[in-house]
Amino acid sequence: MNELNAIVDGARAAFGQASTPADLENAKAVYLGKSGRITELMKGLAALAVDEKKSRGAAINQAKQAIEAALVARREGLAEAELLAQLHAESLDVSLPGRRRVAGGLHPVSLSSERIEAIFGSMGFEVAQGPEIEADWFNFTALNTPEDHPARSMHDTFYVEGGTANAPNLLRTHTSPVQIRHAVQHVKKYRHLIDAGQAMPEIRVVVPGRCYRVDSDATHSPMFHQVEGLWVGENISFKDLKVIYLDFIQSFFETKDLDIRFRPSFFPFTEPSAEIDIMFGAGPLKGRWLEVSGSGQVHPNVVRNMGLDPERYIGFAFGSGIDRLTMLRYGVDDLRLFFDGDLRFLSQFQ
Ligand code: 2NM
Repeated sequence: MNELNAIVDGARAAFGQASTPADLENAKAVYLGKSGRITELMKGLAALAVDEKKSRGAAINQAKQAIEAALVARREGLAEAELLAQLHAESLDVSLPGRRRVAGGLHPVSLSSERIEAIFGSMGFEVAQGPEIEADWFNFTALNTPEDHPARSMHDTFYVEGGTANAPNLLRTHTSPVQIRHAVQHVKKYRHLIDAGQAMPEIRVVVPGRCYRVDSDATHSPMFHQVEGLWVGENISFKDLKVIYLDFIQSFFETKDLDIRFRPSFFPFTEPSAEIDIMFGAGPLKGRWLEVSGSGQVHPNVVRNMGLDPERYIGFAFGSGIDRLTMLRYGVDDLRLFFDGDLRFLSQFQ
């Protein structure tokens, strides 16, 4: 019996030493395998007398069962240890803050552009777009700007290499070239009506977009946003411009308590020309005239460049800085905040 106890103890110790399932199966073979210790003892029973065989067999069986129990216990122990190791390796700290996906939003200047498009859209204006790299003809010549005008100098305009007189060669300095492009297309489309002395549908278009000038300080950015409007018809006058601009600016600032005035000015592409000032009747800007736009009756030379007879067609146009309108709307005092890309500033407009 001592011998059997020693074998069982040896098996328990060997199983305890096994640190992997493979080690454990090797240790099992030493005791329970084909020529394992217990198996050999069983084989030895054959030589014994019947009554001895019985008691000896029962004792060996008991030892075998003890070894099998130890084996099962160790198997479970190893499996549990493996599971624990895996759980540890793959553990999640559920108390860590999640990685949030913050919803993006539109830039305040884009919000303004969309407002402007919606307001003019509701007044029957189309929205047009055009190239930011322009030809000299569309940006200056068609707009009655003389060859020696200072705006055409390299001090004021970004020129692009490789251009020719009628191919893209500069960054547009205003969105007016798009008005010319739009008007030329419109006139081409309705040429048959015009030539037959019939009424052409009026041109009513607004053009918001990026413009470029060699200028940079607290109130000027080399890239800025402009919206220009153009209305061409046979029976329109300055009062139409005044009415639509007043309607627009009151809608934009969401107040009827807002006055406008037209102040004589000069632009090469309009004659007469006027600056448009606005004055709030309430709020932090109350009582001060603020310049927000240029405007005027489209110059006869420009009307001709649209393909129309200035004796028959009259145009009114205006141009406003969207950046400045946005600053006034939100009470922002430094233009550069719009272009620094600081989300702490930009995310306040959602
Ligand atoms: C302004 C001021 C006055 C203007 C003129 C035209 C065009 F193409 F019809 F001739 N578009 N925009 C215009 C007139 C722009 O911006 C300060």
